[in-house]
Amino acid sequence: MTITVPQLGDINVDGKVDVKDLKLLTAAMNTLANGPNDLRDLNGDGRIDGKDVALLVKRCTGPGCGSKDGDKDDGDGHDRDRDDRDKDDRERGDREGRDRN
Ligand SMILES: [Ca+2]
Ligand SMILES: [Ca+2]
Repeated sequence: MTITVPQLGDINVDGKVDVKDLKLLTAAMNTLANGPNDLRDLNGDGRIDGKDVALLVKRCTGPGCGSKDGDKDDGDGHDRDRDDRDKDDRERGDREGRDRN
């Protein structure tokens, strides 16, 4: 017989801690836990609050989870792309302007 114990932070009990669990937890922010076994009360203090969110975020995997590393990588990439495109557009605009004159 196997007893499956959900891992800490796996609130919808789908086997992984991801953004879906984070959403379930943040939806219940600043409320009281249903009881000592409330999956959303990660630190077991009887309240669902920012401390539990912080614990979940640390365990959270996958995109959209707010992990600092993931956000930083994505942000840098997008910013660089956008800067390059802006520069291209400006250069094209300058050339067109000169041609017209
Ligand atoms: Ca889950
Ligand atoms: Ca708590």
